[in-house]
Amino acid sequence: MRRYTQFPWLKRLALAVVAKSLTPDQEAYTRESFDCFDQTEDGVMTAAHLRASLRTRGIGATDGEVAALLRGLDLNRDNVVTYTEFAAAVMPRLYYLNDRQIYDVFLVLDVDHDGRITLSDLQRLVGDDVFAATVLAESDVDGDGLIDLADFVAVLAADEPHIL
Ligand SMILES: [Ca+2]
Ligand SMILES: [Ca+2]
Ligand SMILES: [Ca+2]
Repeated sequence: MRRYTQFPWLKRLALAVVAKSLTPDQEAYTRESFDCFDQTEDGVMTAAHLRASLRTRGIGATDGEVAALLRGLDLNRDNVVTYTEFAAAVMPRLYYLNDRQIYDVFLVLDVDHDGRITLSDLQRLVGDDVFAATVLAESDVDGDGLIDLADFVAVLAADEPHIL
């Protein structure tokens, strides 16, 4: 999970799209792990749940560390982590490492289907203009305000020796 929270936000959003499309078989592991964290069984994980669950696993974390981890998982800035946000972080890598999958995910993130991911797509996806701008700036390395498929592949493939 710590490695995941260092991924660019765009990659984390992409993995959440993949997580949403897992088959029941594929998601058995992620569901089970999430249920261990979601102590109130209301489908969301708060900072308090996260801290308590880490503690039962023998992982001590300060309030600041827990808050940072939660922020790193929370893709829509509502301060709680849903199953999908959690699954994006813990699902096995083989679920997203193929080019067919990458193209399908690109189509989802390109909300208005103009062949590029722009600020307006990201605003519609995350519902927070400031955060959307952060997501775009982080991955728009040439600064032209858009992320095309080639840029997107590069974002996903960074630090993934097996991709493509
Ligand atoms: Ca959230
Ligand atoms: Ca678009
Ligand atoms: Ca660009």
